[in-house]
Amino acid sequence: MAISMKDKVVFVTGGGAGIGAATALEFAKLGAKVMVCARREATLQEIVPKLREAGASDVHAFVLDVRDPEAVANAFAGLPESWQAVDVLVNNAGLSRGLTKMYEDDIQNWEEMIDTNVKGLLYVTRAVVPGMVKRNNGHVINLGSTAGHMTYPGGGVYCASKAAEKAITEGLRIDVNGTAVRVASIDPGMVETDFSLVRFRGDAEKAAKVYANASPLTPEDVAETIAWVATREPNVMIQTVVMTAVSQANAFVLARKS
Ligand code: 8X3
Repeated sequence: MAISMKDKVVFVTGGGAGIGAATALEFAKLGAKVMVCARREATLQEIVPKLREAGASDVHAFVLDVRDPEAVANAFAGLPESWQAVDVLVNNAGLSRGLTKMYEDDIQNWEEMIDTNVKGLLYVTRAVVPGMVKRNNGHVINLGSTAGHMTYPGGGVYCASKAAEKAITEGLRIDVNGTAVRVASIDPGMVETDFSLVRFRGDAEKAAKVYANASPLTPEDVAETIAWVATREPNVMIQTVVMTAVSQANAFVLARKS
């Protein structure tokens, strides 16, 4: 049986685009109170009316760069109390930068990936989870990746950030054990979003090649899975979902249609 998301507070980081936006929409369809944050105001302006139209019982959106620990703490502490009582946290904000050999890479790429994917996830967790423990209720759903399970060429630091997400998810699950708080990791392979466009800093041609004839997952495929995890009975904890397109056996084996 699925549990109801009606009027549940669902907080999605990086909710302005890609998997985050699709996830926010999925929970909106279920009648949740949906809160999204993103770095770019413009993406929030686009998603907010869509969330209302989709059926969210309430919507709250704010600009936040999860890399800034003070901004995260202040933004969360400054929320109206009802929005602070998060039932489902989807730690989705993340990015990749570059696909070059580690020993030749630009250090800035590493800072952005580690600061967002690892430290940002920790900062948001630190702000939201104490309330969950106190209320003895909550679900943390972190966005991992198949990249955290298998390292691929040029992806060493991105893969490391997702391996860190895996360890953080496991660690948090241990730390909340004995409470009703659940902790999950959703680990997709290739998903057609702006992921590669961001990785290649706007080089659309290079980004398109990643997904060409590969029938990748869609953001909606991942969002539906996240919603499925969140709606299991309270005694059920889905720990990890590793999901790929049928065409993708692993990071190296991908059947492209010719
Ligand atoms: C995204 C999956 O394989 O493109 O996290 O890095 S991959």
